[in-house]
Amino acid sequence: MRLPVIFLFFFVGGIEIASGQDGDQTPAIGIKGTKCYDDFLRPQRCKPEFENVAFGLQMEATNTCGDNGPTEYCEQTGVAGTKLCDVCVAGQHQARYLTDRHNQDSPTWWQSETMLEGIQWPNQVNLTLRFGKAFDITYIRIWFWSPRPESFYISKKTTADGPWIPYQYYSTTCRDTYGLPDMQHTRRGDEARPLCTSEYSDISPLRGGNVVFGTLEGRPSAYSLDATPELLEWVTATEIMITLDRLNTFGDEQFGDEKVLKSYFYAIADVAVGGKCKCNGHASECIDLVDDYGAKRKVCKCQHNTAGPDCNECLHFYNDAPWSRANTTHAHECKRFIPSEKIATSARQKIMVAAGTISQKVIP
Ligand SMILES: *[C@@H]1O[C@H](CO)[C@@H](O)[C@H](O)[C@H]1NC(C)=O
Ligand SMILES: *[C@@H]1O[C@H](CO)[C@@H](O)[C@H](O)[C@H]1NC(C)=O
Ligand SMILES: [Ca+2]
Repeated sequence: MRLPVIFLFFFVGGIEIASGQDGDQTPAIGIKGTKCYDDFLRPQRCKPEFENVAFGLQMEATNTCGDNGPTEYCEQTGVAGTKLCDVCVAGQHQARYLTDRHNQDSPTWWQSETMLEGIQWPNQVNLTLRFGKAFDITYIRIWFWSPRPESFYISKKTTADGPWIPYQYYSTTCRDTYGLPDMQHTRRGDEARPLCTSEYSDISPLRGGNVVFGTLEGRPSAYSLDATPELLEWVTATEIMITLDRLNTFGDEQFGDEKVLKSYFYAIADVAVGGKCKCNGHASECIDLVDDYGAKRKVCKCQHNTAGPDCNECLHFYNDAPWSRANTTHAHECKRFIPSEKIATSARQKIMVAAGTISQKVIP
């Protein structure tokens, strides 16, 4: 009777992701990009495929067990007094295990040093993931291999040298730790605001607890995203950071027992980021570009006579109208500027003005 068990596990996993996403906001990984021209070669809005942006990217951790020499850690068995201890050596639980191929049956995981080494508040552990260009992010899912933290938050950047912008806080003590109310929804018109929730901060489960942050969840204008510039900016990120502030405990750490302190640490098996390469509706594909220094980064394969890493400008000589992102009804294709015709038109207008046939107002 193996099959039903596997099926149930899979099914529960599916629900967890869906509940973090508010119904139809959940595209599936691998959904293909859409075409930039229709069957009659008319331009239309297009988008790259929906993917796990984190997969295969190297995440950076400010603390990893083993990096400062072997450290002992103990398993949290949930039964008082019985702790199995082991040693973490360099390379055993590196940050690269955060974004490798995820196998639920035999996960690989990143692990920090323990409470004995002083990793929590006022210290913190940062995990950073750089995308190399702008992406439209739908969700961030973190699969913990330790109990979920008592307090942590996610922040993002929208430009390489911009500030860190808080995205979402998770804490059993929202008010005390982050000065925010425990809230699941924003108000219409004030939607690009980070929230704090206590929903994912229980010490249980000791392993395999998920945290799913749906970037548009609880935001009233999510269903008219295209007409809400504030939210279009909100879902954009060039990098994200997970800041782990406080560990969850059973309260037994206060006696300072080393074995107890060694049983509290952070461990994460997988970080997935569901999103699309941001191309402003002007590309159906993102491609790898190798720069002069041999570094690889993604850029949009721009259509509609657009250019730039995010198709965020018009090609040279295609500046007849100002650049604009494509929407559902208008592709906003960049069109060729034809100087001779312009000059002819304005010359004609001058003559007409002189002749008194059109008013002065018409001419810009
Ligand atoms: C983690 O990031 C925060 C916010 O940018 C920063 O203040 C802190 O110094 C970082 N911590 C470490 C250990 O790098
Ligand atoms: C798309 O752009 C056109 C032209 O700029 C505008 O009139 C229209 O309202 C836009 N549609 C949506 C759904 O935003
Ligand atoms: Ca892993």
